[in-house]
Amino acid sequence: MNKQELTIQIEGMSCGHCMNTVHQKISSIEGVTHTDVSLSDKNAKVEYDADTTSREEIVEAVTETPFQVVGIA
Ligand SMILES: [Cu+2]
Repeated sequence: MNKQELTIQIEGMSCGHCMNTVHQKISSIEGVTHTDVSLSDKNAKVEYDADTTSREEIVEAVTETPFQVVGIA
C-alpha cells in the first residue's frame, strides 16, 4: 500500500447529479480508497493506492466524463 492524495480541479459540474457522475467514475477505479467531490470548490479530492493505480489513470477517468479537468495538484 502506497497511499497518495490527488486534487483535481474540474469545470462544468452544476448539480448533485454531476457530482455523482464524477464520484462514481473515480470510485470505480481499482485502488481508489476515498473520493470527495465538491461542487462549491469545483474539485475532487482522491486518496488512492499508488501500487494499484496512478494519477494518470484517475485524471484520464475524469476526462471521460462530460466535465473538464482544468488543474491537478
Ligand atoms: Cu448536474
